[in-house]
Amino acid sequence: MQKRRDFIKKSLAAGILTGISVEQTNATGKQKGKLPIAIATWGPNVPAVDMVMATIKAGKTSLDGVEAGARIPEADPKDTSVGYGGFPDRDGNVTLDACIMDWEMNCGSVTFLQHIMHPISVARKVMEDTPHVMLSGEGALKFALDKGFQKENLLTDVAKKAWEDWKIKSEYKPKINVELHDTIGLMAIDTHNNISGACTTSGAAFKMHGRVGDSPIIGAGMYVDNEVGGAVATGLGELVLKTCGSFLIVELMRNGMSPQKACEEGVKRIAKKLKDYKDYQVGFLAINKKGEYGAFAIQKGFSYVVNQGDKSYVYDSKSLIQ
Ligand code: SD4
Repeated sequence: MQKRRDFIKKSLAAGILTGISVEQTNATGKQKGKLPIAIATWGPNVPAVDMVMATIKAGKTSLDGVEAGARIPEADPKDTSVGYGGFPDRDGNVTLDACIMDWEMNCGSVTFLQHIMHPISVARKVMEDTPHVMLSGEGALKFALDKGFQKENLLTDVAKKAWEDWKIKSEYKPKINVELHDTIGLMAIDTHNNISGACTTSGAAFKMHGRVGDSPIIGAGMYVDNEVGGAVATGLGELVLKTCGSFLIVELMRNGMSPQKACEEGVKRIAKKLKDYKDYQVGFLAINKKGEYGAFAIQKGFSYVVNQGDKSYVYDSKSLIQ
C-alpha cells in the first residue's frame, strides 16, 4: 500500500497518472474566482472533474455535472473508497453512502446501500421521484431495483483480499489518507450561476456493519446554498458528523468569510471540540458564488482538483498539523 501511495504521489507530481497537466501547490493565492467551476476532493479525481466541466460546457446543469462526475470513481474497481471496489465492512459487505443537492435546496440521499454500483444516481432518484430526502439499507435497495438499477457484486478480489488480511488482527483503526485518495465530494457552478454538490463513498474501511458516516448526511458531508456557495468533507466521518462540518462552513461564508478561511475555521472547530482529533484526518473543500475556492485539513496529504473552464489542476491543501 505504501508503494502504491508513493507511486500516486510521484505520478501526480509528474502529471502522468491522469495524462493531463497537473500542478501541485498550496491553496493560498490560487483561489481567483472564475465561472463556471468544477471542484472535487482528492487529486486522483481529475477524470471526474473533467467530466463535470464537460457536462456543464455541453449546456447541462451543475446537477447533471456532479452526478456524471461522481459516477466515474463509483465504477472504478481500482478506487477502494468509492462504489465498486470499495473496501467492505468488517463482515465483508460493501455498503455505500451518497448524497446530492441542487440550487433550490432539493436533496436526495442513500445510506447503507448494498449491491448497486451508482448510489449517487439512486440518491438523485430519491430527490426527484420521492417526497423524501433519505432512504436507507433494504428500503434503498428495493427502491433502486424498482427504478431499474441492476443488482451487482461490488466486492472485487483486491478488496476481498484486503478484508481477509484485515481479519487476521481484526483491529479497527482508521487510517489517515489511505492511498492518498478517498471519498469524492464534488461541487460545480454552471453557466446559469447555479450550484450543486454530490458526495459518494464506501465509507470507512472495515467499519461495523450498519455504520453510516457523514458523506450521505446533508449538512455534514456536503451542503450547498445557492446564495452563498458550498462545502464538502472527507476523512473520518464521525468528526464531521459531530460538528455539522459542511453546513458550518457554508454558514461561515454566509457571514463573510472566504472559502479558505471558512475551511480553516471548520477544522479549528474540530480541533477545539474533539480531544482526539490529532489521530485522524478530516479535509474540507469549499467554493463561494464568485467561484473562489479554498481547502484545509487536519493532517498533511489532502489534495483537491479544480477546473475553471479549461483543464483540471491538482492542489495540495494546507493543514493544521504540519
Ligand atoms: C466516512 N467521510 O464514511 C467518509 C470517509 C471519507 O475520506 O471521507 N474518507 O467517514
